[in-house]
Amino acid sequence: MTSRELREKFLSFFEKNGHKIVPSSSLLPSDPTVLFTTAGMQQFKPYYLGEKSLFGKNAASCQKCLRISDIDEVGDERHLTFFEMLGNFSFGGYQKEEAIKLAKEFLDSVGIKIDYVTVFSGDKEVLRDEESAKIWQKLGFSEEKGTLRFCGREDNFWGPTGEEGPCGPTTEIYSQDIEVWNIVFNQYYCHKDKSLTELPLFGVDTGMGLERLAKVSQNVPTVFETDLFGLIMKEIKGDDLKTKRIIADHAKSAVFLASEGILPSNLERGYILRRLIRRGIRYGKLLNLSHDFLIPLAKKVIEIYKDIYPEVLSKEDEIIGIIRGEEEKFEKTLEQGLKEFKDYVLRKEPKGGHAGVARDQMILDGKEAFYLYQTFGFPKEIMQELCKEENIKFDERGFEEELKKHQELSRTASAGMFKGGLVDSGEQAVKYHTANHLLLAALRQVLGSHVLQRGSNITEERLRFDFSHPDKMTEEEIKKVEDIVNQKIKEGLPVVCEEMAFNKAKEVGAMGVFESKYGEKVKVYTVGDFSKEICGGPHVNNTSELGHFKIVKEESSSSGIRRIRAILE
Ligand code: ALA
Repeated sequence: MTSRELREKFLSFFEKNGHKIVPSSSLLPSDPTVLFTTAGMQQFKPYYLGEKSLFGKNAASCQKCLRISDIDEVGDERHLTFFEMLGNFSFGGYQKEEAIKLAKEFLDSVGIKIDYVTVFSGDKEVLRDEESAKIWQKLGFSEEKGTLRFCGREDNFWGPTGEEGPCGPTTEIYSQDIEVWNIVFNQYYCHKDKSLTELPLFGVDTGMGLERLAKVSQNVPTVFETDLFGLIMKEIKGDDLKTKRIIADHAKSAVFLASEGILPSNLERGYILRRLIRRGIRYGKLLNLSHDFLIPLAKKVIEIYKDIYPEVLSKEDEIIGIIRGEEEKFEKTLEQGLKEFKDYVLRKEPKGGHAGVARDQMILDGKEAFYLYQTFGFPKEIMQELCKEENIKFDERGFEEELKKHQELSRTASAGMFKGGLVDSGEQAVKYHTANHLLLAALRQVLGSHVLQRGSNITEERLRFDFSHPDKMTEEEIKKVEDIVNQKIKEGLPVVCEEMAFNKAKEVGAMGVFESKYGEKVKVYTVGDFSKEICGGPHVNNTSELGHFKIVKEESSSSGIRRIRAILE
């Protein structure tokens, strides 16, 4: 079946079975503690806690999702950054038996064979899910046949999204060796300290990746051969399949992010968009694609989705403009780097009275490679290619060592959630990035802990910072905030970066939450004992590098959100 048929059949099946069909929410959730929508349940989160649902007890949707945490897996048969999630949800309506039966019935109706299912095996805190096991057994699944399997926390427990929220044991459905459907029983509330308490009502939250369902239904080897990718993949010339898949994935995510009004920048959502575009381009270089190859790909993405998500069509010009602009910026940086690289080779070559080094003895050493990486955003793979072309050696170990050293010095420009990311941050922008952290901490000190970051944008000239606060700031408050930030600059506080598991970061009270998996590694930047934030970086080493901080404007951004513009002098 085509993806369109699958989408429609899913929604009409659940509508027939008493669910209200709810449109996809934005990729940018209203919950300030998460960066992107990563699951269908996010827009329904309050209903699991007992808030009255606007849609009745049962709902179903097809939700746009973005999961950056899977980026390193993109290119295999099933992982993607952007995907659509089909889901049915119940807030105090039906429970395990109906949820499982509905899932089985739907898959039967579209001719998908379940190979096996998994059920939560229980641990110290949460009981083994015997009830789900019994339901599956009644449907003909058994441990003896290997069609019913028990798994622990790692595999069969879900949530919460963000700092806290509903969570619970899952039962998962596998077909053709991939997990197609995750059925979560939201029985618990997971608090900030990770402790669990029972929810007032029984919740069902399911998620089935449309791309995976299409892969299984269309019986193709990977999600990239489905009709959700066919047109895009065809447009990419080149042999290396994995590279092509990564490019196709990133082109798609970039289109959807740009369609939500996000602009490439060095911070947060904008940073993710920048990284996706640049990572796509970097892989494009490996296939020798023309410099603006992302544009025709973006157009294919729009063609595939224009009827389902009309915003990609109505925003077409903006989307193309954003991608083109970023391509040009990155191209310039890469060109400068190329010149630097050629100069390096020339400097070393024998000429005049200077003996120099013969080509086959020449090495691009770790320090120089790191310089190219940091200043011009040259990814390792490109340097390897260039060295091959010039017939010189690449000191990979030296480069890795430099990279590590730098990370330890906390000045890495590769983001924690984006290993091997590219770099382009100008020095001034890096300073603003650190000033941003100081500003947030100062605002919380002066206005209160209700202040959370709600957006930010940094250029070489200024920072713009949006935060939650109901009232206009008084002049006195503005002055206080400025004074605190300048005091912290004067104190010359060290900026230290540590990598730690996401849950650990939460435990130590780090602000700011990227969508992260339980246990996933994140970077935490600490400024003296003044500020602690989960953040990809980069930052200065010491606050004394910042200069004088000045707020030039304080205004309303939207309801309940204030906006500050500030400069470093
Ligand atoms: N919320 C669950 C998931 O995203 C269904 O897997």
